[in-house]
Amino acid sequence: MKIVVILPTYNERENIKEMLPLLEEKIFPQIKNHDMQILVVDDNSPDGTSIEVRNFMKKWKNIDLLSGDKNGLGAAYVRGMKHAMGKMKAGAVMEFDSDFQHDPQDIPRLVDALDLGADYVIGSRYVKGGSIPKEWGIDRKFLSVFGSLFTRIVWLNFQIHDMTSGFKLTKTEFLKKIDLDNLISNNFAYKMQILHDVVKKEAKVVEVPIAFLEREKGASKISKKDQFESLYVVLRLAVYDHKRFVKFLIVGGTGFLIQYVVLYLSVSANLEQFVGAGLSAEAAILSNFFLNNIWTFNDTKEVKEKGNIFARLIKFNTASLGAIGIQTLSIYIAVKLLGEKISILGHAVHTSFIVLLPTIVLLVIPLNYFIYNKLIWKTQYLKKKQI
Ligand SMILES: Nc1nc2c(ncn2[C@@H]2O[C@H](COP(=O)(O)OP(=O)(O)OP(=O)(O)O)[C@@H](O)[C@H]2O)c(=O)[nH]1
Ligand SMILES: [Mg+2]
Repeated sequence: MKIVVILPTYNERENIKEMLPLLEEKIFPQIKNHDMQILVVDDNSPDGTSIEVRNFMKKWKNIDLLSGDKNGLGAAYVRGMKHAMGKMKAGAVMEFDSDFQHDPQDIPRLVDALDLGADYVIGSRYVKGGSIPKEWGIDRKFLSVFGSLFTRIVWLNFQIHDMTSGFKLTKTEFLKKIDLDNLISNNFAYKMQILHDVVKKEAKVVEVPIAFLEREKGASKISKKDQFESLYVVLRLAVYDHKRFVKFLIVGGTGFLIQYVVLYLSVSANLEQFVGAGLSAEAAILSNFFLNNIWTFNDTKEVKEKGNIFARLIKFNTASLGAIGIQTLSIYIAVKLLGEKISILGHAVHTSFIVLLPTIVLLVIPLNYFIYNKLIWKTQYLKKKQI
């Protein structure tokens, strides 16, 4: 099979100088049964990366170069994939960083997985034997681990462990079924959508453990924006897939409004504030329970076969207390770390106001959704094709 290794580069002159000879001399000779090709997708790097590539192209005929404007990592890969599938007639394409964070020595093992029948091979940091750099700070480690975990929960896909790896080998037969022209993100988050779409097309997915290495030369191009965009892509795809998830969010939003109305009414009725807080929380819990029961989860066996609604209500209430516990704990920790108030644009704002929203979006929503599906209404939550 013709396998095209796509190497996106932006200012990677120092790295590409070492990468191309290594692939040609040490790695490709290990892969005897495939026609290995290289496609460098360079966005007119100001450091002259393409000059190095052109030099190597004189020596090795299996190297191709695509130059273009810088429109982000996803756009570069899409360009490369189209070229590989079209002009180069690739049977499979590999996504591979050119900064040595992906170890070239791992390439033959990904190819082996393809030979054993996989359609989509993920170089995975989160299966046994895989790892992320020890040198990473706690924040970067947390983001990476949490990013995959969050995605697994929101997509209800627990069979895949590494959702954000950039090291992939994909049969083009599957890539051709994907609408590459209309990906939500042109940047880092493109990879989550391709993974999502390929899984939906029922590709056989295999994760091969890899050690993700620390970058030694050149600079990282990943930005804060990529994190938010990834979050958006994961949620938006979940909405496409899971109408149930959307209903769940609408019900939750309604509960939130009810909580405020009841709190307002109890304050107007001169009730103690803590009584009002309790009453309004319970009003929201009851509204959430009954709306979810008659709408979000009305198709489940639990509801159709008239399982014990009181048992379900009690479980639901308990889960909701758990959510209150999580919010309390998260605010407690934030206050300990950041103090009672945080200064925003010169205004001192209570820490709890700032922390509540991310806690709800990142922890309470995915956890509640998971518990409702798995424990309370017991949906067929794992419907993805068996790997
Ligand atoms: N052509 C092109 N390549 C890019 C672009 N952004 C990043 N790259 C390349 O894609 C690869 C991965 O980008 P990195 O910035 O290293 O991203 P990362 O590995 O997720 O993040 P770090 O761990 O911080 O390095 C590298 O080879 C980059 O040179 C881009 O906009 N266009
Ligand atoms: Mg990198």
